[in-house]
Amino acid sequence: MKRTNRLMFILFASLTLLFLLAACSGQEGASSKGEKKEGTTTSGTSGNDAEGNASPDKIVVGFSQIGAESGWRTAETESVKETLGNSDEFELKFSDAQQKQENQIKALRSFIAQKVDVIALAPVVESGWETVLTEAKDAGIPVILLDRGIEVEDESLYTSFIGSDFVLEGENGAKELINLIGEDVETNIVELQGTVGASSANDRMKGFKNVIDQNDNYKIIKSQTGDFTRSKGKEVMEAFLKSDGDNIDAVYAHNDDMALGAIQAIEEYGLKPGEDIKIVSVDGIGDIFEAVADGKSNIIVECNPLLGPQLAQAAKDLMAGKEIERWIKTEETVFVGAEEAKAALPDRQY
Ligand code: GZL
Repeated sequence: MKRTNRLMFILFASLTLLFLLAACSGQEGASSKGEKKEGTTTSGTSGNDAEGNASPDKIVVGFSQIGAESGWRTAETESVKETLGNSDEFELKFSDAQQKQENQIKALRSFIAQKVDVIALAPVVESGWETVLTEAKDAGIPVILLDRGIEVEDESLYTSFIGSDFVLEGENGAKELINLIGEDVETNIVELQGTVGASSANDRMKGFKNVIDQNDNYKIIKSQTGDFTRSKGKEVMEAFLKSDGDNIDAVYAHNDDMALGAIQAIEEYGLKPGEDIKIVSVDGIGDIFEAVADGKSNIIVECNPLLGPQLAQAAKDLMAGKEIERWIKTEETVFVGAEEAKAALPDRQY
């Protein structure tokens, strides 16, 4: 009997030892953020290799996108997904906020809980980010702003802004409009503004006014948000035409989608867009190049949405411990008139 008990004890002790050894090797990857050890596995599906094990060295990026309000926004999403979504260097976690800041804040908290390596945020509006960005900072997760800026007291709450100079875009739009119509011609302008509170809307308005306010012949007689969408742009332009129809000489639209809506409204009103009413807009999507080529719009101020490669490079540099620029600017140009639009169309990438 004693011999049997001894054998049972040895068997039990061996099995316990084996179990403990197995459990210890499985905990190696279970480190908390910031103490990532060699071979730490990352969560998420797209980072798995053939055997279903998550690749240990993928950079996990959580991207909170605003929504799909415009052709420009869709092009930006495609650029980020193309560059980071199908890559052996990155695992992309993507969230579409349907234009709501509270959904972006929820997405950021989810990325923090998942311990992503980098957060990319396209902030729908400039304010209201301090709390959640402080949580990201406390979790040791760097935040890169994409295409729109934010207003925060503590500048360390984000590492970099990848995007355009919206003030310059507004200034260029105004300069080209005055060049087109003539600085001595009395010109009444209606303005279709972007999303209320968005940095791209605020700064495009500021830049345009910087130039217009220098010339007494040019006046903005009406301004209203069209929320960067085609449908709202059409609706607001219909209202402008109803109240000031024959008194409108030009439209300044903060993006092409609203300009395309305005073109429809002007045609339905019985006037010729691009001729009776001149139009300048920002972005440079394919449809506006078609409209300018057809003489229905006049000036395109380019704003590049293809930010995926710059985001990828910035994330890689951050993970390699390199300094990155505080403002990673996108180079852009302006197109005026049908001939320039026709020449540029074949090479447009969005
Ligand atoms: C610009 C971006 C703007 C685009 C619009 O960086 O914030 O938002 O101009 C988009 O088309 O809706």
